[in-house]
Amino acid sequence: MKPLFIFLALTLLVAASPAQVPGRRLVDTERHVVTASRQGDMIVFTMEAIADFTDDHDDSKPLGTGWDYAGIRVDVNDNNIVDKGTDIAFGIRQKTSLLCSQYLLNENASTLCGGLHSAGNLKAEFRSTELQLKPHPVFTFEIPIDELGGGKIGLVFYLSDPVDGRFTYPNSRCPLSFDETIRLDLSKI
Ligand SMILES: [Ca+2]
Ligand SMILES: [Ca+2]
Repeated sequence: MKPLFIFLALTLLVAASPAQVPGRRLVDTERHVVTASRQGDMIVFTMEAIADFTDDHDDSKPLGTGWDYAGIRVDVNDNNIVDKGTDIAFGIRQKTSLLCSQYLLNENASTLCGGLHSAGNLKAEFRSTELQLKPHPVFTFEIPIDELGGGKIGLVFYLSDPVDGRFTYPNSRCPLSFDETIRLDLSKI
């Protein structure tokens, strides 16, 4: 094949792939890293527990103590208040590791898993990555941008930790409110 044809074939291949922007790092500590990137109509949140080297699935134990976990609460209208029927959450179903998608009702309550019908996906893995070569929990949430409102949102992330149970970002002191959130403009990612 002549070089020109190879070049054209590669160009078409690149053009056919969904638009993918390098991930934006939203959490970056010595225990946890969360990145967000856009892939077509999806926002992909990759959540890694880079200091956890045990693959735990004991569903008889509470969060973080014998069961590796990750979750996201979304202040969809970015007003720092939990709004019933508007703000949402994504997590992992303990027995099946499938996506749990919920509406938040207030700071302390939410609908059951599936109360929010989501076209999103969750992949829960235990593997090495570029960030941490030892195998560790890696949670990949693919959420349709439409479900997140498409504009400016506030985010709270949860990740389990083998030593301290659970971490909340941006602030572990207020895990259920939206008083402090990590802001993301979905139109710019
Ligand atoms: Ca673990
Ligand atoms: Ca809100």
